[in-house]
Amino acid sequence: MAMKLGLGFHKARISRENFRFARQAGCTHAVVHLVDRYRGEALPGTDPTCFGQTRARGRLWSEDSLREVKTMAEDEGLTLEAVENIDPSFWCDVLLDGPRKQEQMEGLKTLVRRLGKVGIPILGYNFSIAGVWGRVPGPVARGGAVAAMFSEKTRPAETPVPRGQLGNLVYDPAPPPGDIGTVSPEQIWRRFQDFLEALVPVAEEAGVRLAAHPDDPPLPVLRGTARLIHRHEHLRQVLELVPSRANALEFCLGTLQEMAEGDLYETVDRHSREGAIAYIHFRNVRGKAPRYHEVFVDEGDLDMIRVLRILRRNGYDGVLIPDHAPEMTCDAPWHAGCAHAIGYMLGALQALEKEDEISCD
Ligand SMILES: [Mn+2]
Repeated sequence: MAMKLGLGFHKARISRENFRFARQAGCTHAVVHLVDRYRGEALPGTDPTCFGQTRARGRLWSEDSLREVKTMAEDEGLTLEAVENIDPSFWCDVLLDGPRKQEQMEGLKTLVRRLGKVGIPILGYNFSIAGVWGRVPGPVARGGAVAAMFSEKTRPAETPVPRGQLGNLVYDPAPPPGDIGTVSPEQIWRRFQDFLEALVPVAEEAGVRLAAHPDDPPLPVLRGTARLIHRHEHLRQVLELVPSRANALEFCLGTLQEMAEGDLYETVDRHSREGAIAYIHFRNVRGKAPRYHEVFVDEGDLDMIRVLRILRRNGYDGVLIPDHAPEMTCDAPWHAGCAHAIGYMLGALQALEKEDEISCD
């Protein structure tokens, strides 16, 4: 099987047991989120739409800690394919054009070199100021399973982003008062260009691919801040800005399908043919921005089998991971949701493989 199955683990779910679970479900690869956050109410300076507060306070993930998680995955039979997401405290001033931008760019270079040294081939990131914001949970997937939804009716009031917050997380619990104001498309693209121009050469040398995730929800502006990747054509613009194998895509099928315009099958075809896809978030959705909701992988608008056929035809040999799999009503809601998605993916890939064997006979 040329394509590989993986599973993504948030920091709190990284454990031998969960890695073993993924292996048993049929995965060979793992993607980890290392952003460590407190959750809960009573966080200073937060609003109800905030995901929590991160603990890192600018301290980069050490080479030892990266090696530790990689070894743990390998001990359970999984290859660690990617670290997904950058702690906001590592690069807030890169996104916000703040006074510590140069210093933080140096930090990101160090982080990429560490990934290369440890042998983790991909760093997934979301170059987004407002981040994943404004979706609310609801019983909208099959059987009333809870999944994220977004619509005019349910979206919260778009307040400006308070200082000390980025991408939905608080990175500074005692920030100066006020908010970050507005950010224009020109500003966000300029900042992104600076980021890529500085980091891509380092990533090339380290043997690491930087993989950009599109903006979820894919709207032009959220909370007064322009979003980078909210149309299919933006993927091409990202790649053309600094052409390199190290400048690649964290290809989120769900977010791309949510975009108001664009043909997802053409987009999959183009970017898989050119080898620009570092790895894939395999997720389905119903509707399009500004009104959509997430669903189980087999019940959305997107023809997942058609997507897999295109990827197979174009020789895509990277990793696919379930994304936002709805949790299921049972004693292990997260595990059941993931096992359901992985089982679907495994079955689909085996069926395509058999089909090709038969047509070759
Ligand atoms: Mn995604």
